Amino acid sequence: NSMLSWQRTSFHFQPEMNWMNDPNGKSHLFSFGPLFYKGWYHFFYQYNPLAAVYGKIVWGHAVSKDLIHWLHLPLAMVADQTYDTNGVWTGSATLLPDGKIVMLYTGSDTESVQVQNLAYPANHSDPLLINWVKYDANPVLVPPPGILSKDFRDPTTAWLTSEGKWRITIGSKINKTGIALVYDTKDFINYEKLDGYLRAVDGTGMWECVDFFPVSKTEEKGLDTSVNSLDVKHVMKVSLDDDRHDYYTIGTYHEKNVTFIPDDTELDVGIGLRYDYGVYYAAKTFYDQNKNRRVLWGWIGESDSEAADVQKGWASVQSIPRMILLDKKTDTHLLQWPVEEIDSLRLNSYEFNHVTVQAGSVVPLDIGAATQLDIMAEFEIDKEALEKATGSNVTFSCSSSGGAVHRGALGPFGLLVLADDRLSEQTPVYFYIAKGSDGNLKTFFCNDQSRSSEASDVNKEIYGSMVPVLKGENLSLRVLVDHSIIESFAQGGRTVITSRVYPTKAIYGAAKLFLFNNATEAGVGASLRIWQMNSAFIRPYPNLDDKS
Ligand code: DQQ
Repeated sequence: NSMLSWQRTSFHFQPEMNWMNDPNGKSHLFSFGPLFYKGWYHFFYQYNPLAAVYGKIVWGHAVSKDLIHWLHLPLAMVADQTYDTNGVWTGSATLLPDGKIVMLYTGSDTESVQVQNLAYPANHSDPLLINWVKYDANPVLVPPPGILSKDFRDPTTAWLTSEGKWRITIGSKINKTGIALVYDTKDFINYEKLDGYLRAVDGTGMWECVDFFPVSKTEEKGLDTSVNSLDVKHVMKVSLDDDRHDYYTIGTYHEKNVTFIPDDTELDVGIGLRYDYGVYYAAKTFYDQNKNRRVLWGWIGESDSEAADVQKGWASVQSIPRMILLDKKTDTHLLQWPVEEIDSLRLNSYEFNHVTVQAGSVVPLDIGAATQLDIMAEFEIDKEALEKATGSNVTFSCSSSGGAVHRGALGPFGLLVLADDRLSEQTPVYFYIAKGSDGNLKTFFCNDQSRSSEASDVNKEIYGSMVPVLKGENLSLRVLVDHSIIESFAQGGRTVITSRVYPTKAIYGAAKLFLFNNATEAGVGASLRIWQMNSAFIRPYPNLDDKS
C-alpha cells in the first residue's frame, strides 16, 4: 500500500478509502441566518464504502467553507428502501425560495428499475445537513411508456417556468437516440410529463447526468438555474454512457416549446465540444449564490488497473471545482477555470521570463520537487518561422499523430510534467500548430501519456483537441499538478485536458519540470510563474458525536 500511496492526491477531493464516482446534489451554499451564521458548501457523491471498485452505491457527503478544504460527514443516504435497494444513484438538489432544499435522485429498485425519488434534510436548521429523510411515498416517478426500465436516470436541478412551476429534465434513450425527457411539478411529488424532448440526438445512446443551465451573454458572472432572458444563452451537457465523455452545447432554450436549440447543429448535444478531452465524466454544475458564479464538478476516474485500485484501497478523485463562463470571444466555447480559492494553496513561487526554447531542445525549470504545482505559462512562437512554414493538407489529431515526439515545423512545444531527471518518464502538455494549405493556422492542445510511466498496466492514450486561438492572443496554459493528476487549461480554459498518470520514478523529490520544443523550425519564448502547492485539509469532521 505505501508503495502506491504517492499516487494519492493532495489537494483534490477524495474519500479516505474505497470507490467514488459522480458528483451529486450539486453542492449549494447554505446559510442559516444571523443566529447560525455559517455558510457551508455541501458536496455529495456516488460512493461504494465497501470496496475500491464499483458496487452498491450510496451517497457520500462532505462540507467545506471554500471548496478546497473538506470535512467528511456520515453517509447522507444508503440503499435501504425497495425503491433504491440496488443503489442510491445520481441526483440533484434544488434550493427553494423559502430556503428549504429538495433532493431528487435515481434509485435502482428491487428489480433494477430506475425510478426517481424525493429526499430532504431532516432538520433544516442543521448547517451540516447530516440527516436526510426519504419521502414516504417514493418513488415519485417511474419510467414512462416507451422508455426501458434501465434507461431513466439522473434528474437535474429544477428551474422555474414563467408560470411558476418547477421543471426538470431526465436523461434517457430510444434505440440509439439520446433524449432528455421533461417534467413539470409544483410540489416535487406530482409530475406532469411534457410532450417531446428538450433535445434528442441520433446515434448518441444513453444520456447520463444531463445538466441544463443559463450563462450570461453580457456579464462575467454565473446565473441561478431559473434565470431566463434575452441576455442569456443556455448550455446543455450530457454524459454519453457509450463513450464515457461529457459533451456540452450552447444554444437557446424555448420555454413554451419545451425545446433547446443549439446555435450550431454541428456542435449538437453529444457530438460537439467536450468539457474535457481527458478523463472526466458525469460532471454537474451548481449556482453558488455566495459568489455569483456557476461552478462545475467532475468525476475523474483512475486509469490504472482495477487490481491496482484494490491494492491501493481507493479509486477516483474529483476535479478542482471550475468556474464556468460563456467565452464571449468565440461564442462557441465555454471557459472553465479553477475556482479562485485554489490560489490559497499557493506557497513559494518561481518566475521565468522570456526563456528561449530553441527548436529541438529541452530546458529544465529549477523549482525543486514538482509533484504539487500550479503553473501559468505563456508562449510566443517565432514570427518568422510562422510565416515561412509551408502550408499543407495534412490532418493532425492529438490522439493519432504520434504524440509529442512527432515533429512539425511549428510544434509540438510546451511542458514536460512529472518527469524524472533522465526523461525516462514524462507527460508532455503541449501545443501543436499546423498550417493549412490555405495558410491558416490551426492550434491543437494535447497531453501525451505514452511515456508517463514505466508501468505497463496503465492507460497511455494521447489526449487533446483543437483550441481556438484568436488574433492577438498568445498561447497560454495553466496546469495543476497533483501527484497522479494533471489538469490542464489552454487559452483561459477554452480547451481542457485532465490526465491521470502513474509514474514510478518521477515521484516526490524526483519529479521534475521541463520546457520542451520539438518543432523543427520555430523557436519559442516562454514566460512562466510556478507555485508549489500546499496540501488541502480533507479529513473526517471532528467530534461529530458531540453535536449539542
Ligand atoms: N452513475 C450513476 C448513475 C449515472 C452514472 C450510478 C454515471 O446514476 O447515470 O452510480 O456515471
